[in-house]
Amino acid sequence: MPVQNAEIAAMFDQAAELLEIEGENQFRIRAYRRAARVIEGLPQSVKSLLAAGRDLSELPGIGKDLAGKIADIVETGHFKLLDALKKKLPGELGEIAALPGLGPKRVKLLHDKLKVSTLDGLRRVIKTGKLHGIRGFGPIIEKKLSAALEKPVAERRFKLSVAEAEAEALVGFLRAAGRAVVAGSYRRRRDTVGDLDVLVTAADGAAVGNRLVAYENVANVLAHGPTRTTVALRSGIQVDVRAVPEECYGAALLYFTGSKAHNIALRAIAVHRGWKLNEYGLFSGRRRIAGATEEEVYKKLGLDFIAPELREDRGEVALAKEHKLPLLVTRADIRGDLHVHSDWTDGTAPIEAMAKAAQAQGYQYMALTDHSRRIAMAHGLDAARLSRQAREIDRLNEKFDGFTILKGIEVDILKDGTLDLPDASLAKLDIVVASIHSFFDLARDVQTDRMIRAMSNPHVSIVGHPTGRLIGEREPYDIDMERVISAARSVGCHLEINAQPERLDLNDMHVHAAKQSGVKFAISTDAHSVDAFAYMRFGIDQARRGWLTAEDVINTRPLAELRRILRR
Ligand code: DGT
Ligand code: CA
Ligand code: CA
Ligand code: ZN
Repeated sequence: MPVQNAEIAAMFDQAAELLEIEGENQFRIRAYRRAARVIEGLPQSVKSLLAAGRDLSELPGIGKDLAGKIADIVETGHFKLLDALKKKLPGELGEIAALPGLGPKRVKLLHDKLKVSTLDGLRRVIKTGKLHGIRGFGPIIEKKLSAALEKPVAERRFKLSVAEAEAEALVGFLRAAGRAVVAGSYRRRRDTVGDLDVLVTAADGAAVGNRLVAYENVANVLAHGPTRTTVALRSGIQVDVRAVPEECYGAALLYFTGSKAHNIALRAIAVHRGWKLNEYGLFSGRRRIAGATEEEVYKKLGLDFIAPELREDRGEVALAKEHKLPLLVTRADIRGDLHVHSDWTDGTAPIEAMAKAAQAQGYQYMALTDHSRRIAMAHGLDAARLSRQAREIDRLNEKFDGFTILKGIEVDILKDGTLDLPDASLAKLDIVVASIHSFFDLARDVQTDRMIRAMSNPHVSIVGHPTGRLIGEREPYDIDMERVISAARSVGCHLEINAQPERLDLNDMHVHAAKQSGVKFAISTDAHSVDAFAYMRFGIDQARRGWLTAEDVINTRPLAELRRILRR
């Protein structure tokens, strides 16, 4: 049975929870959590990497020991350590520990004092008021727990990268029943996806549902009808599959791609012309006047084709009417990556290997931006090592043909907004990415002043992952993005769209707002390994959702022009 990356990640997360309850050392627990994030975000399945003969210990955060465990899971479908932990610790303690407000200490209390080891057991002690009796379980925690326990599983959202791995495998499987495509928020490339909405054009509608329920990753069949089937996959993600006839394909794709608000705006135009628009087509009376393709429907409505990423009813319909839609940036426009780490700090590959991988992406340049000294855990660079690295880059650049490694740094923004390296060091570099990696909980105006002070240093070219969020794990720090955007514009600093699947930072709304203010962007992968260059597509997705054209993105420029832009 093929094991999906998301499942391996879930196994590591669960093992981490259980080890934490056991009181295992924090270093090991963190290593498992880190491995889970790495696996979950991989651009290919672990299975295909292994099949290609790749050594998993080349991945960031994965040592020999973890690599062996992962290979074992792929081979057997089981994580031995997790199975052993589950045997030792009763019931659903892992799930309980994952609830908000419950650390391992509290879970232990629940278990020791109230004999709670299942979610139902926890519900019971809340209902009967027994939870009050335990020290450390005040009304705030109780409220949080009740809310979390009531929340239906379907409300969970999945990172786009996780949804993508599931979607691609599923579409490949469904293809035997007809032409399959994933619509919904997935096709609009939202940073998180609630469920997958799949359309299959097939003469035999019932065969589509029958094939779906036979898919080996299905955990639960929730509904199974002649044209629509809903299942939950083992990763927890829900899938709605609909069979549609060929002549309705475009109208169905349009309808189920959404967004709902975009659909409503289109329907208003149809109604205004005396027509009707639904998932079966565009109708004048009973006559279908369009519906086989999306293009045909937009055209009939007097609109230019609107890319799925724009379909959020943020003004795109009016622009389509005036033929003024932005020509969105594509992966093919990108000429380089401006945020890259090497094994000089916390990357896994030597500079040369990273440069070769960047060149293999078709790029003309790559900026090496390792961490600065304050990030001691990552062996951040001080001025002396930075100079040595510069000489190494000079040596490598001699060897490359038609490709240039730019000298850069990801310099840490200190608590007061000054930078972690002296200006004299920064002045020697081609590019400086400045990022916040500490003091996430400063008051809003203090945090905003801190960032603006850093941006105002004339050596700073780009602010890295500007809000610091980790999707589903860490909220963005509290910062006044409006002030940051207007400062970026006035000092001529660029903002990063970090393409790491768990970051996607800036998000689409902030990108859109910053573009309207005239800010320019770098779309960067923050690659820590040679595989991570493939994350670029997730950054492009969010850039497109923010309406960016190639003009708005500095790493679409040829090297000479980029150098001019970087000289502030
Ligand atoms: P999600 O799954 O929460 O990430 O977001 P979506 O956009 O995929 O939403 P979903 O799965 O509820 O529905 C898929 C598409 O179907 C949605 O984007 C538009 C269309 N749709 C669903 N319900 C309605 C509705 O009540 N009216 C209209 N006009 N369209 C709807
Ligand atoms: Ca959906
Ligand atoms: Ca849906
Ligand atoms: Zn960073």
